[in-house]
Formats: sequence, structure tokens, C-alpha cells
Amino acid sequence: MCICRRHIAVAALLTLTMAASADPLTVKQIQSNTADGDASIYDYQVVDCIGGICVAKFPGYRPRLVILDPNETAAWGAIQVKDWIYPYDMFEEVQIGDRVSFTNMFVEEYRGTTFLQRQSTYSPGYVIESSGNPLPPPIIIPVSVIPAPLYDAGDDGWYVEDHVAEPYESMRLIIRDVTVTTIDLGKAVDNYNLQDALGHDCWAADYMNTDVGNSGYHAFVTIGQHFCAVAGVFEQYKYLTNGWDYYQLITLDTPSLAICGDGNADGVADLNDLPVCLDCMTGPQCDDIAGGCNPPAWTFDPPGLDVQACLTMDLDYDGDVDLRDFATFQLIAGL
Ligand SMILES: [Ca+2]
Ligand SMILES: [Ca+2]
Ligand SMILES: [Ca+2]
Ligand SMILES: [Ca+2]
Repeated sequence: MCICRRHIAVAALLTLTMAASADPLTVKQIQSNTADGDASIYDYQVVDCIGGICVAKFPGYRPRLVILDPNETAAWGAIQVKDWIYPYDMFEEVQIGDRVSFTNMFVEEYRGTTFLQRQSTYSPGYVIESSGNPLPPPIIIPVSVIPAPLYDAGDDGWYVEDHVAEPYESMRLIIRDVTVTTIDLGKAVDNYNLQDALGHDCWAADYMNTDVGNSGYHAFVTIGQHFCAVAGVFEQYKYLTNGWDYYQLITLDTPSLAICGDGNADGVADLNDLPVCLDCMTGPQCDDIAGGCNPPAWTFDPPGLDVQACLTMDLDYDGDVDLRDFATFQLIAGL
């Protein structure tokens, strides 16, 4: 992806002439105040931001942090922050689990996703407030909330019907019980369609996935593959003059693609996954609540295990890992 010259020129101009003057904004204020349900009204402005916890990092063309406000974990709570200044010391210094605040950040709507962009004049532009904070768990949402785009034969384009998914932009999401039905979709021909048991579709991609390399799909992504859960950072890609407006769930690593019963994320459910199944067994605290746990078992999964690891073991999708799941695990794993 390249940045158009106009953006660079405007950003350069703003760095010379603008500094944030109002009170610091929350991530939610930047994201949720939109003109059209999508683009932030702060686009092209320079703002201070209270920030949040770094929950992911992506060392791409312009390295970026994914920041989640721990007080806004249900919606509108996340934003990506681009480090525009070589040698990218903000990106290098900020670690996952750091709480970070920002000053004099240029708000940029780029291809449908809202970014904060670090500026040189007001460097460093960020303060690491604390480190080692627990990461708010990704939120589980229905596939129907993040619908795939629809094909428009009139101009050979793919567009979402509306921007109902916008509140989840840049948040870490989990969808459950989905199957790969199509690949090679989207602008970069790297999207795949995930369909849930009710027939709802959404798009995903693996370009941030650390276990994939520079391009292509994770090895688990093949047509017909079912996942107990798929986790990722949610993004929009919009390029209306070229026929695109869609949202995509970007997986981050192998455990993001959680195959049922495959607790150790090696692609096979077998005896080697039994320890994860036992670790995730939630015991009697979940047994007396109809429909499973409240809160669900994955919110108190064992330290050192990804949320997705326990989701590989909730084989009836009811929020817990109990003896019924264990019985199914035995079947899947051939024990
Ligand atoms: Ca957007
Ligand atoms: Ca946005
Ligand atoms: Ca396994
Ligand atoms: Ca269960």
C-alpha cells in the first residue's frame, strides 16, 4: 500500500503549523464521532489521545501499534497508531502490555481505517505510562455483526451493505464455529470467506500473521477447513473508485486459527492436546448456569494459554469446557 502524495504533503504541512490544543481525546471519541458512520470527524486534525494498552504490533511498511482502551472493550475502543518516523523508535520501544498516551497525533482516515500518525515536529508524541498490563481479552462476536461485502455486478465491485461493523474497527475479535468457503477474494486477492453454521459470511486475511511470511495464507486456511474460533484484528479496506469497501479479520499467529480440539495449535487434534483440554476444564463453577459460564470460561483461562487455546476445547460452544466437551474431545482426538 502506498500513501498518496497529497496525504504526505498535507501531513508535512500540518506538522509545521498545527499542534493539538483541546483536551486529550479518548480512542472512543476519535472513532465513534463520525460524519457518516465510518470516517472520524477528526480526520486531518492533530489531536492528543489518552490512548490505552498496546495489544498488538505490526512491523509492516509503516510499523503500527494496535491500541485498546481498557475502559472501552465492547466497541469503538481501539485504534492503530502508525510510526512515521525512521528508525521507528515508538514502534520499537512500545511493547505489548504497555499503556501508552499520545500527543500531537495526526488523524488519518486511510482506506477506511482510522489511524493516529506520529509527527516529527512534536516527537516523541508518545508516553509509556506503565508496562506489563494484562491484555483485555478479545471479544467474541457473531459473524453476522461483521458481514462480508456483496458483489455488485454493475461496476464489478465488492461493497458492504452498510458500516454496521465500524464500531469494531481495529479491535481484537473472535468469531466461532466457522468454515473456509472461498479464497482469493479482495483487493490483494488474499482474503478468504468464513461462514458460520447459520450461513453468515465474513472476510479474513493473514497478512499480519507472523507464521505466514510475506504473503499468502496460513497453512491451516484451505477450502472446507472448519475452525472452532478465528481471532484477529479487525480492519476496513475501502477504495471506492476501484470497487472495494469491505471489512476483514486479520489473524496474528497460528493460535488465531483455532482448529477444534487442537489445543497446541499444531494442526492436529490428538493425545498431545489433552493437557490443554485439562487446563481449560472449568469445573463446577460453570455447571450450575444454564448455557454455560457467565462470565465465559475463556475469560479466566490459565496463564500462558491464549484465549483461543481454550476455545479449541469448548466443543459445544456454550462458554465452558466441561465433561460434555471432554467427551467430544475424546472422539475428535481419537483417544
Ligand atoms: Ca472505518
Ligand atoms: Ca474508524
Ligand atoms: Ca494438536
Ligand atoms: Ca462447552
